[in-house]
Amino acid sequence: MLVDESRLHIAIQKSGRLSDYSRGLLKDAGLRIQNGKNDLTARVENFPADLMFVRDDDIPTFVSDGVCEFGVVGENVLQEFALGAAEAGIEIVARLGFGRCSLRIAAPETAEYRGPETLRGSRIATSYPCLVRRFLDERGIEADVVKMNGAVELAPRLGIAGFVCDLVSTGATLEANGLRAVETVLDSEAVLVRTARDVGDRKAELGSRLLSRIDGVLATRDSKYIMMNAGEESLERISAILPGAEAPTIVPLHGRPGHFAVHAVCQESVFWETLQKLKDAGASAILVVPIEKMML
Ligand code: PRT
Ligand code: ZN
Repeated sequence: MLVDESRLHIAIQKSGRLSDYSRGLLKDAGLRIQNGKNDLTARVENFPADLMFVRDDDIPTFVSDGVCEFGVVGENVLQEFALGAAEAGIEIVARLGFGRCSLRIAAPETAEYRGPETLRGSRIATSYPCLVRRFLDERGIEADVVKMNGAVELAPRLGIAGFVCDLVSTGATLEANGLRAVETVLDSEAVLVRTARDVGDRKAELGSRLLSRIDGVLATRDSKYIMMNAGEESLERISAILPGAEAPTIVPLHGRPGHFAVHAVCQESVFWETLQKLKDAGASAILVVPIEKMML
């Protein structure tokens, strides 16, 4: 493909656990993506950007080489890449809150485990050798790290290794293979990454436009706009209760001296318990509404 220098290039996973979320994020940021799922690239109709659909393992290379200015990838893949590269050339610009999992060392359920020392002299099978090696080095433990590209959880049964280190979300896979997690090497989620290379003024400007939209999407995800009325004597207490809100807007109610409308953007979930507390503090006519767009 000919790379168009006037457009941003964003690498996302072609098909897998991160694909739908990655597309969803870009759509929420207002990007209209052309094509079906089987193409390798897609043009964004209403923003100067092209998407590249690739394997998640290739995303750090693309971004670090500057083939793509942005990418969405699991922190586990990113960090493994960074530890193995002479120069990462890549930076995290947003944590995205999806694709959460943990990279964990697991032992056979029947094996005794008394802390990291138990790993000394053992063999650990993993697809993340650099991260496991760092974990061991930080604790001064010598052990063999065996790289496997898949089916890691079978290693103990096959006699390849005594321990495994793999991604865990629900824990069902470990359990099904008679393993239990004993150490956490990394807690991971999907991140938006940007190339550290100089991309020139035009792309830098496009990049900051994209970022500011994505920041807006992330900020509105849990945010709510909350409105209520209250007497002057309650304002202090109400302000203290509002979850994750900066300085609320307080305006006098016409024709009702001493009474005010309180408006605030809450950056955290607003629960029924919170509404009850606000009511108890003297608020009335409380209204919670979702926020559709926000630019910070
Ligand atoms: O084809 P491509 O190389 O692009 O995809 P892939 O098969 O390498 O990756 P994919 O789609 O499986 O995962 C992409 C990313 O999702 C990972 O790099 C993580 O950042 C994130 N993620 C979140 C996970 C999991 N949760 C997860 N549970 N990736 C893999 N798993 C696997 C894990 O390896 C194990 O086999 O799910 C199993 C464990 O799940 P539980 O629920 O049984 O604990
Ligand atoms: Zn992969």
